[in-house]
Amino acid sequence: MKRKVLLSLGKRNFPEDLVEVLRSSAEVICISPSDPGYNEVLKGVDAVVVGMETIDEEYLSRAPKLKIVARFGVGYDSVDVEACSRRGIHVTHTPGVLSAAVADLTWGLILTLTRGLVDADRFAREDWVKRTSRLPFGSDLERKTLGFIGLGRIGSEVARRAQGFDVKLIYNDVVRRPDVEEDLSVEYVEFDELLREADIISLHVPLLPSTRHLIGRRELKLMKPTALLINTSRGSVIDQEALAEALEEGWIGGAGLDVFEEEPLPLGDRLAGLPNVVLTPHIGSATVETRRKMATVCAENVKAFLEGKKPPNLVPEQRT
Ligand code: 8YV
Repeated sequence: MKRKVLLSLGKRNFPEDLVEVLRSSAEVICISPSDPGYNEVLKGVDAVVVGMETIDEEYLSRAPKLKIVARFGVGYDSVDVEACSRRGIHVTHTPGVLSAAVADLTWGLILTLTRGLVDADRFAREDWVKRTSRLPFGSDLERKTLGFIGLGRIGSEVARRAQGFDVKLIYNDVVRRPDVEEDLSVEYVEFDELLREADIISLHVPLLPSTRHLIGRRELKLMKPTALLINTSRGSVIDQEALAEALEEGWIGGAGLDVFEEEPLPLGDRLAGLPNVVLTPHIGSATVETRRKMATVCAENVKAFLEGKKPPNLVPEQRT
């Protein structure tokens, strides 16, 4: 009997020619988790390709035949890997192919904040001729200190892009990266020192129990009152309530956020009412080229499984 693959991503994320690749060895059912027929389909599938939906014990109990969960993305905090492993289910992700796109967006947020691009755009459209407000001034990046919390694949791509700016680079991570330290002149510092020293702090850690609310009240209070906080990793790495308070009270200078504790960001969220933040709707990997690369990697992982081979991008916990 032909095996079944459930694809919960639409055509924009998973182009038809890549769906065809899977169709050569399986029946592919494209259905969104919000579709009323989803549970019925889930009962009979061998593979799922998933976006940000939660894959936990409860989900797995509804998918008795499941053998592989292919995450469309590098982060897999939405997947209970232990529960999958206990049931003999492979978990794969898409490392590497989106690092450049996320690093580009990180720089976009840094420059948008330092040069006040959101205000400048509004000023050019509305106030410039009327002179109802004064030309907004930004601040230079030159001679500033950029601090990375996490210097893995994405963090180091951000550091690579920093080479063209005259900035000092420091980082903290659970593992030292001597290769990157040397290649990109990034200095390792203790966590609290990074918080105190950096003018801009960029977060590049996975969401784990140990990184949940890594940045809370204590950390925000250690930062410079002018410091900017950039987050293109996971919303829950920051205690968002504490951040809103910090921005309101001026403990830090501003924030550039692509990810939030609750997504979509609820209407009327406290952060959306603040002038010193730039918000984007989790678009780190959202470029035509990168989404195609992610879909290609997902297709390769599922295809390998269907052919009885080891999927090439198993999550680290399942690599032996
Ligand atoms: C994806 C992401 O867009 O890779 C990740 O972990 O957060 C994003 O790049 C998201 O996972 C969509 O599925």
